[in-house]
Amino acid sequence: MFAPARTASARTEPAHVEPAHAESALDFRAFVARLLADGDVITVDRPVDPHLEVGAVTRRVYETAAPAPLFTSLTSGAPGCRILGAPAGLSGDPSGRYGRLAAHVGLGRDAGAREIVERLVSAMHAEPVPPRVVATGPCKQNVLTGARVDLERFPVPLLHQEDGGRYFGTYGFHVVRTPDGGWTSWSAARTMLRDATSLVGPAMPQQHLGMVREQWLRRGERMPWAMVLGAPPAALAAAGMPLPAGVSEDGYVGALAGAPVEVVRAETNDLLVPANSEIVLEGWVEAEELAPEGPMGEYHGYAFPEGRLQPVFHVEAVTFRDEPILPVCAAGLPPEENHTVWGTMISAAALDVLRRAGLPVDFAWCSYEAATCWIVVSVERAGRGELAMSDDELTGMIAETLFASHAGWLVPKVIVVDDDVDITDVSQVVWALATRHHPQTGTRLYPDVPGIPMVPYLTAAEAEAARGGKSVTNCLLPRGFRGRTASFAASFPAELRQRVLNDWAAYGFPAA
Ligand SMILES: Cc1cc2nc3c(=O)[nH]c(=O)nc-3n(C[C@H](O)[C@H](O)[C@H](O)COP(=O)(O)O)c2cc1C
Ligand SMILES: [Mn+2]
Repeated sequence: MFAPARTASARTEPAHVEPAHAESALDFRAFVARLLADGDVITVDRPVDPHLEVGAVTRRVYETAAPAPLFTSLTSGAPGCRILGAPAGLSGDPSGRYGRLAAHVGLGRDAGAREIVERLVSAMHAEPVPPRVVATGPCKQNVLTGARVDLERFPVPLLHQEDGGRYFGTYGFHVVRTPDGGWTSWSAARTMLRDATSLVGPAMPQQHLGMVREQWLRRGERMPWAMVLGAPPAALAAAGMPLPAGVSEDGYVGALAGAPVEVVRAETNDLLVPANSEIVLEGWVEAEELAPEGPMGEYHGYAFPEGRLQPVFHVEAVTFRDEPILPVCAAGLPPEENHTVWGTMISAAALDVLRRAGLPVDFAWCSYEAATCWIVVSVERAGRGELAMSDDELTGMIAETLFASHAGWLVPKVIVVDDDVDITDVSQVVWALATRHHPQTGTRLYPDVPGIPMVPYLTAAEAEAARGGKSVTNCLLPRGFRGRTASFAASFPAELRQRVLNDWAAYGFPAA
């Protein structure tokens, strides 16, 4: 019925990554320096207040596709501490729109969405490159332990006026390990400042942080923990990627960047953390202890009025580079890092799940504009007529394959189109939705499959059960459809199109 499923066992060599690109992927300081040189980071030297002002500037940066701000003179926190806002915001320069994201994954500024996603997928099929343990590194330039731990020495921002607290970790990841030592998990999730020596934040049971915590809970033991801020950008990206359970993200980072990530042992436990990280928090999570967290302006674009009880992260050591840079994501309306990083990483993991199921899938893309609440899947149109299933069955299979995966748990809506649509261009997706989706017959509903409970439109009962509110929307061209696309690309002979492009300036238009 389908092409044979591609097997996971046929491992490929890690990609060749240009040394300059590998350096920015594996070192946050080098990443910032490169973006400064490219004009995609600007230095803000005037005094800026971490209380709302950092958030306001960063939000406006996302919303106007401005360069990322490096705040060097903050009005709270110890002198020398810096903040980088919008570390993976989109750029206003069309040829480098994804430049900040591309610099996370070892690609050049001009890489497009497809190139980035295919790189992420191919790294999933490469042999993992395990981290290299080194004796020390820049993250140990300053070491504070015991009574000297004081999280208030950092400029911890209040990012939106609705937020229930100041967020230290909006662009960092947790490091935890199963009690048997077999699985080390790096995962991005937010943490709110609770007091000078503790944080509080979510650890959903379906996410790997929650799964590892559960194993420690069952033993009744505190879980050793670390959180990394200003991590190697490829490590942050991998920590925001729904790789399967049991996969240690550190080996994926090496495969992605083409070289191992260097790690050092934490001061107070056996966890390993990237050696050149800007800031490392170390400590433990007490079994059963919860405290109020949130609310916070979130990835879907809303802030809800209530917080929740979440696990507490006790900090017993802080290590940091000189003049540390705290990266900050001011979550909310797209595009911010929950869309550009998380959405892109979900796209890659989902594409791999669908291809490995043998489905005739061309590409998968979480439109940033849809705030990681929908994923668009394009299917190979050639040969679709010969499939031994209806289009409705095919769209159902795509949705059900996704909804059974770790990646598909995160995204409630699936939209399926033919591969004549460039799904990375949201205006083409809107055109397909409007002109190809039959409202009566083109939607399948999934009222009972598990899903992320944060989706804004869920009823209280659905959110409580973490089930339902999911769908697939069939935008495949109906069989026997007689329309032909009328456009520059489709309505003219290739020779004429080329001549028009060549003569564009001669017609009197500004050069494209
Ligand atoms: C900037 C950013 C912030 C995120 N914040 C959270 C969060 O607070 N809670 C959460 O469950 N996932 C959050 N995510 C998504 C997870 O990192 C993602 O689902 C990842 O797959 C989790 O790791 P795991 O698959 O190892 O569980 C965030 C992702 C990014 C990029
Ligand atoms: Mn994981």
